[in-house]
Amino acid sequence: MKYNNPIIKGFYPDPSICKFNGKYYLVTSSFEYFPGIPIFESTDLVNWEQIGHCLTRKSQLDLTNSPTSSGIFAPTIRTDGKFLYVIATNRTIKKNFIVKTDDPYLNKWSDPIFISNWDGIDPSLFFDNDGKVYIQGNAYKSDEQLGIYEAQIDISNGKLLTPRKLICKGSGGKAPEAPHIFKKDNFYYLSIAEGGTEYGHMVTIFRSKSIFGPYEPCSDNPILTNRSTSNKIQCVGHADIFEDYEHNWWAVCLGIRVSGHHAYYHHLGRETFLAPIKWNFDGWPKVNIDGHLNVEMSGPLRNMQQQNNDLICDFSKLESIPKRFVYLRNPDNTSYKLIKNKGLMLYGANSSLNEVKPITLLGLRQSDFKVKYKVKIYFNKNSTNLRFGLSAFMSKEYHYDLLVDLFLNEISLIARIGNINCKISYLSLSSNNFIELEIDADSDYYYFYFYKNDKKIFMDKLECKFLASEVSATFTGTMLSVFSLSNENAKITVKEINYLEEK
Ligand code: 6LW
Repeated sequence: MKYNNPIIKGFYPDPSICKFNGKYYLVTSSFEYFPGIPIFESTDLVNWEQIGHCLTRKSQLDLTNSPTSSGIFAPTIRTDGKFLYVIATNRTIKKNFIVKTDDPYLNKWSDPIFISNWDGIDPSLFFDNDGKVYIQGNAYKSDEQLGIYEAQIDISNGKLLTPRKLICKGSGGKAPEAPHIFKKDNFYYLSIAEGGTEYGHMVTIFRSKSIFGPYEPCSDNPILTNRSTSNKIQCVGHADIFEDYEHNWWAVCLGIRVSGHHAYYHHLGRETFLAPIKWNFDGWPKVNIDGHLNVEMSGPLRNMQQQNNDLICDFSKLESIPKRFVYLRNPDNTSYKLIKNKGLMLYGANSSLNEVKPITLLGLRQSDFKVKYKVKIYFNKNSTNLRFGLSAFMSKEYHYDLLVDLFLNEISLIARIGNINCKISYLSLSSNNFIELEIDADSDYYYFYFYKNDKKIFMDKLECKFLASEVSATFTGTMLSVFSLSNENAKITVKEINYLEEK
């Protein structure tokens, strides 16, 4: 059956997948956004529902001083049959940790168990049939050889039970990372990423009869890459290979959808892709027969793919904030109040979008090139200290903002591109106590509007390219966001947020 990639659109990189209680669960990185580690559920591998996040409490995820693209890197999800375990890195505090739950629906993931003597990124777990559990990860010590390391671990307390051992140096590409081990036909297979997460990215595979190696390389490595092709999906890598409930084999991996021509760029972030695996007669796997990943693919699936990411959100009628919304670093929960029949009140944090300081910001991943993001906000016209608006936000260093300033009685469009900080245009406000703001996008530009007495007024357009990860050096993607920069006691009320993909 045919399906389309990405299977999860927008900034959802480093996917890891696991079977549990008859369903599939998938987690991704979340960097400086909170809650951390979105978790998705599926029964058919192509339609995914985000059921929550693994890290919903500050005691699990402290992002207080998190710089851009720090925070949560590359989680792995695994099970022993009773619990789901997620292991990941918090780069902000430079620690690896494990959380677990027996019910991913209830969002009752445990507090983290920190793993001592195991730093670096991309930790993974392998549960062997004899009950032993192993941790894998990247080199991190200055005196360590580059490669993948492994030790046996006590999953109940995070203590290493054996010394850390180098098990694979990779096939010669830069940055050997993202290890995952699975077992098939008495072989331990070790898949890793090489080439870096950029345009040289690839998946290579190794195998051994013993968990600690020696691991022999597949002579047909890489088994997946789109490097040096003109495919509009690039940077594919960081794969997690698995067998589905019907004994078909697949890989989930990250990739990007590029814009531009000879100089590619991407601003939607690294996304989650699915590719079928074929096992060759010599016992080595190959992704999609030719080792490439495409937008349209086919594989042994039961269902068609149907989801889109449209969201029509009237906060005045909601009991809770939908799970797709995220905050920048840890939120002050008292700054976000859902009031029945009114909407979501946002109290300012007296901050700016350019600093690592508490901020009131609610973000939604831009997961389609062509979108319409429209927000209706009520405010007190006499509160002259109100400053709020919308942002196409890649990072604190790279963002485009529609800023309403009641003291100046104006709306302005501001571009921050590295240390270039520029007011592109400004207009005066009407005397209304509400405003509708809108950011439209196609694959090349963001278009900024506001509504004055029902008339849609165009402020200007700005290129997507300057927010792209190739420019901003980010691991993340654009967040369409609403924010308040006012004093702590000044509030706005967000009545509606609509996100619609434009066909
Ligand atoms: C991740 C590394 C990588 O830890 O990027 O794509 C890093 N691969 O494996 C951040 O996502």
